[in-house]
Amino acid sequence: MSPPSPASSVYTTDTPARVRDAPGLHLITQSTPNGQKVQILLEELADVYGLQWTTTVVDISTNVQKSEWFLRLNPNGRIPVLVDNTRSPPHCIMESSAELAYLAAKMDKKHIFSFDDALESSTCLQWLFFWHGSGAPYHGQLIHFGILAKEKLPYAITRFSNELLRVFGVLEMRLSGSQSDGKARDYLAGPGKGTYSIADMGTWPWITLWQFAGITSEQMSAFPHLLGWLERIAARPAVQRAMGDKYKKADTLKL
Ligand SMILES: N[C@@H](CCC(=O)N[C@@H](CS)C(=O)NCC(=O)O)C(=O)O
Repeated sequence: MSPPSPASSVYTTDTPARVRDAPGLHLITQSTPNGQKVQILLEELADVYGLQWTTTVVDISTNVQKSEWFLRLNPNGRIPVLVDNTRSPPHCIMESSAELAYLAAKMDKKHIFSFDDALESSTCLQWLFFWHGSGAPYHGQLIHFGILAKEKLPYAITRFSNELLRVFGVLEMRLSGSQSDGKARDYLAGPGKGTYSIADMGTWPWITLWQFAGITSEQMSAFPHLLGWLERIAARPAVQRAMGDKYKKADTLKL
């Protein structure tokens, strides 16, 4: 085990210099859906506020996320991790939705992607948490059992596929307005037709993977408002940058 550096218990002598010496906000990511959520918000904040940050792209197939220096930043040993080196000691944030909430609170002063109003903010957090707790785990398990696992277990695939389709149905209800005022919405939170917010950013990167997860076009055709929402968000320049080459290649981690 490496001893903590004298400056802070957040960093060890093995922490890569590009993380330890980053001048401000630093994202450790890989371009998976959980990483992409935070990549999207950072890119959106750059367009509106000129936000600057640095990034380390890792390769989780090497298990770097289980190394001592990484566990100091996130004991759960998973990406993404956001480090705020403007704080002393540096502040680390694990869990992608908590990273979205931190960035919104700290950087989105004009509430372009978040809400000043307490009730609107509550609704936004409900949808952000809905996907984080009730969508992503099923989607992840469906990809694991349906695509990645060598042994294909029909019970597991059916269970997680059914749950994912049920959750897509909940999002469809929200966007179509079928269980509220009957009026369609463009985005998950916000008054009227809704406003693009961290609730959408936290949800979108996963749902883009519906085909990869084994959901058929026929199954997906039951969710026309969800499909429209996918396209609306995909057209945003910040989203295209966040999904693009900039985040594709792992960085060299020098000490
Ligand atoms: N609930 C966590 C999930 C993070 C997560 O599962 N990250 C995956 C990549 S999408 C990871 O780092 N996997 C590597 C591992 O499990 O060792 C979040 O939202 O940040």
